[in-house]
Amino acid sequence: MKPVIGVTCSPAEDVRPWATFQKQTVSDNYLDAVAGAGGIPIMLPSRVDDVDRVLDLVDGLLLTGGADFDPACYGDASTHPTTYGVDPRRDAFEIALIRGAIERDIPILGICRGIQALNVALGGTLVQDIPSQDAPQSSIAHRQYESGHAPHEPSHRVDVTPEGVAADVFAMPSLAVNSFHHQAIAALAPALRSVATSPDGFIEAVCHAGPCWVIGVQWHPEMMFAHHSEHLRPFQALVEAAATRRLTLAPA
Ligand SMILES: [Mn+2]
Repeated sequence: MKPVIGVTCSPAEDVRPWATFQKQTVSDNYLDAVAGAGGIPIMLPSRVDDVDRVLDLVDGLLLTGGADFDPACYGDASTHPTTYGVDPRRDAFEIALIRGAIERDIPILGICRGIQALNVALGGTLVQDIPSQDAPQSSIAHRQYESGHAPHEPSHRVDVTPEGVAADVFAMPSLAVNSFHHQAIAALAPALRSVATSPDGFIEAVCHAGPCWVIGVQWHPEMMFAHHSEHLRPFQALVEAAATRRLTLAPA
């Protein structure tokens, strides 16, 4: 039986001539990646409070990309002018989902905002705006559309130091990735380990320091896998881990 992967949603505004509707959305790229890896994706809207019941329904979690966290979630009293799209309900929902999933040993893959969600939920902090850091360390454009790259094209490399479950996901010492972020991990949460960094020193992938199957990546493999098949691997590994957990929990 295929494992069910809960996929977090982004809020979006649907403007019609007669009204504007607030919607919960997921790009097909994420859903196709999960389905292509052998899982059943289901969308998890943040407009519910009973996170524990939501977790009953899934074998694995995919935390998608999106707008910025409220800096208050990681104890930052100031809000940088470029911090955008804060949605307190999404923040609270994802933090509760992550903490509950780790308690239940539900495998988690976090992408872009998702790696940041993992770090925030587990007690880490974020850089609010990479370009306005005091000492810009390199010319890497972590928002690659500003340098004319298509979404599926790699724009920088990451150096991989595999450990734990990440060793099985990133089998090569260096990986070419795309990049669509202006924030990044600052202080890494104590429960996470860095497993990939960009040449300018930002953490681009993490895994859990303990036995939990938790992977976060700062890039967007869901935009790349159709052109670069190695980027389907994180989704396959998530689906495999979710299937294994499902078998472990199944009644004899
Ligand atoms: Mn990047």
